[in-house]
Amino acid sequence: MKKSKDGIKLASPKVRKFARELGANVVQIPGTQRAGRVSEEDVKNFIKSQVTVNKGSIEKKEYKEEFSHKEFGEIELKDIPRVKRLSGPQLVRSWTEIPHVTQHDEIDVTEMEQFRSSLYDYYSGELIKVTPLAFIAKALVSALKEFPNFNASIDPNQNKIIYKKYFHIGFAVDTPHGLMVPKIRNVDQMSIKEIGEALKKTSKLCRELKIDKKDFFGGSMTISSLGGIGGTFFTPIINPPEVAILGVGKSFDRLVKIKNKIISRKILPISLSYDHRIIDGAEGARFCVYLGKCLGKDFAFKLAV
Ligand code: CAO
Repeated sequence: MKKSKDGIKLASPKVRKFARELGANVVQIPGTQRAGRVSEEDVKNFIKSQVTVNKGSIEKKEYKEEFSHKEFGEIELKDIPRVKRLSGPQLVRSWTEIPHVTQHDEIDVTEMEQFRSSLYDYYSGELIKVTPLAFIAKALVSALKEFPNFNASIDPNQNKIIYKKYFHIGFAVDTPHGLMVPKIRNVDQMSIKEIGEALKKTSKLCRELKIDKKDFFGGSMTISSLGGIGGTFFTPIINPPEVAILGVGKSFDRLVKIKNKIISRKILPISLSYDHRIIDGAEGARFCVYLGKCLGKDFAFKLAV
């Protein structure tokens, strides 16, 4: 950076004033004039390259790539889908502002899975198809009751923690338009079957873009289940103003030795991300252990609430 002999960056008082008015420090602006002198044009270019332009809800920064992509082969330009454009800034805010911790764990869901696949309607005798997610939602509500810090939000204006007395669970729904996270209200008052039905109904509304905007707000905690697709552990991003999110992978069979016998057990991988400003690691671990109990061999006692 070129400076005058006495170490002060070269720029006319007019340019200095112009930079100051735009909130820029002239010392940081690269000058293109003789001896590194900063011109008004330099100030404008600097501001353009630094400032985050807010166009509605889209955050757009200008980046200058050294080489254009098309210099390396054929490319195609497409618009970012609307839902992704809207959720992008929210994801950036979460990732950059919240100190995330992600804890991975495995839950033995053998008994729960046996029960789930043997569910029949009492009156019609028909098989009831409920995915593991409905059980996981029920278990999550139980864990939220036990660990209220997970059913909370930070109020940054008053420097307080808001504890929610309701249990509205958010579900990440994969749609052709992008990811949506609607809430299912009062899950604590629903049966497993009702949760299963609400899941189907709500995800259909999302995929058909018929969901009410308000249904994306006011959640306790979110479940992001990739269990119907595949994979084990991942690092889910918290959906603010919530303070935690539960990621669920696809359950798999594992051979284990119990009482000198090798038997097959069904294992569910989970990934819990939480806001470390509110939740400590020990509490995160306890939460996972508790969830394990709710979905483990005594699930029927734990979930019968
Ligand atoms: N382990 C094993 N199998 C599972 C499972 C798990 N954890 N979770 C679901 N399955 C099975 C279901 O039982 C179902 O099996 P059948 O076809 O035999 O009935 C199948 O996988 C498909 O389930 P599903 O995904 O349709 O239903 P769901 O209730 O589990 O999930 C929904 C509903 C809306 C959450 C899901 O459709 C979806 O959109 N998932 C993607 C979420 C996502 O994108 N998360 C990432 C967010 S971060 O970018």
